[in-house]
Amino acid sequence: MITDEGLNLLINLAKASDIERWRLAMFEGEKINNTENRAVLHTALRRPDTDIVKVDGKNVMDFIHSVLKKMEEFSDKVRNGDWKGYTGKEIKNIINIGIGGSDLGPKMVCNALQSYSRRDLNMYFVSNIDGTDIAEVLRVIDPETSLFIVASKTFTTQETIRNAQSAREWLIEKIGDEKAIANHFVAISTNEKAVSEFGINPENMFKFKNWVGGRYSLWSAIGLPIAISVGFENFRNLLNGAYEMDQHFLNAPLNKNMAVILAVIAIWNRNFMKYSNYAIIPYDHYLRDFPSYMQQVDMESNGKYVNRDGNKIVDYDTAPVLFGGTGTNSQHSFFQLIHQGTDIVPCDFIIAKETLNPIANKEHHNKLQDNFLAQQQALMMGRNLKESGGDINKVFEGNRPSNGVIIDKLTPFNLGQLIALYEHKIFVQGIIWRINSFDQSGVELGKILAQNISESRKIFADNHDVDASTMEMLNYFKRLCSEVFW
Ligand code: G6Q
Repeated sequence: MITDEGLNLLINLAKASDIERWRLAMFEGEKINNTENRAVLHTALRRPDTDIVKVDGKNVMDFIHSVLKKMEEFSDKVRNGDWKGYTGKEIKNIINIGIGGSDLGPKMVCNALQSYSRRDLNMYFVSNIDGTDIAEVLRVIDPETSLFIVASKTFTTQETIRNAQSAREWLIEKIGDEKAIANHFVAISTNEKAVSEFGINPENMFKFKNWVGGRYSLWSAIGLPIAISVGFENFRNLLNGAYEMDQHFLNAPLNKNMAVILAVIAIWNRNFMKYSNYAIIPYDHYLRDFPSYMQQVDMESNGKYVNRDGNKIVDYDTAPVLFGGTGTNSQHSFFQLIHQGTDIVPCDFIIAKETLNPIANKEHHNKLQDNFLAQQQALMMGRNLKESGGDINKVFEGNRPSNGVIIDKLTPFNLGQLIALYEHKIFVQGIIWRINSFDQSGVELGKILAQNISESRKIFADNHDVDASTMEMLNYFKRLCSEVFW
């Protein structure tokens, strides 16, 4: 248990890192993403249209609300059956094609809010360049009732563009007319030129701006699949919940500020106790994608060894390795290590007080809650040798840290709060670690290298600009599968 004194000292650390100034700078649109020279304004996406937020001297709130309006009209049309496929049929299948930030957030929220969804609209998320991903979806959908949403901030990401091209070719072949694209494809992007070059009418494009980071973009037009699945009003409630958490983060004193408290506890675990892992365990089947969503937001934001002044960090650690899974399922797999492994893994346990499925007279939910409590108790208290009947294999050392996060009920509003809470926690950690949490050079290198290798594959020549080891692997592939790939 953290003592008041310990917590106060950690809060002082946050204060000394100038968290209050940085927090304001983010909300006011200062270009705190210094390596990309960009503002960081996912918080503006949830603000009322009467607010003013300026980027380069221009208020961005009108733009944000005009996109929301367009999303509302479009999602209503699809849900009401007014948006028709090329042959006049209503849309029944929504296929979001995107990857990373253009996939994980909307997918996680659509699953989390399944209870509020239109059950007769089938939601699919295709992300992997592995053709199996799209092939398995195309196998089960009817082209006449399918709508593809191509979601890509840059509209240049190899995986997304290839998947979208394959979907396009499939649709034209099945329907037999290129004009069908207008009814069956929409795009979400910042890159209008690339969207129209792809063949999607800019009228059918939902825009956002480069001051929204990919992993923070589910609140923007990237949230379109959410609005279609659960309806615009629920999407609005999601934004409202996040807005309320923003207000708490902005205004609550640091020692009563949930995001700051979670962040400094994480700093304690990482930098003082030197724990290099961290697990997120939602006791909620609807939140089953929350750990992998958080994995991106946390590790892509704070997994960095260069500080915001451009110097290599040499004397402290930044983001731990994040993993997780739902309770109780995880208890039957990796919890062995969490209880008795040689590494200590701080955990966040998340649960809703009230279930959306109170079946068997709430017996399921009662048992879920029992497990939620029992695991935290076991981690904290452990079990000594005497209690273990003298069997050392059954001893739990205890004194292993965990947080319990309890929400009232999994509603769109509460989910918005929960996500925003973690966004701000990550932000505070980044400020204390003196890093820019909003760039992602590590991800970009992968994109460039894959492109290079694709080029080498085309112009296969020994003098191409690829290192010897990779070239040898390419040669090996060439020998192995010449008929198939070359
Ligand atoms: C997120 C990252 C990354 C990005 C994907 C997809 O913050 O930048 O995960 O979202 O690489 O990029 P596009 O949306 O540009 O296709």
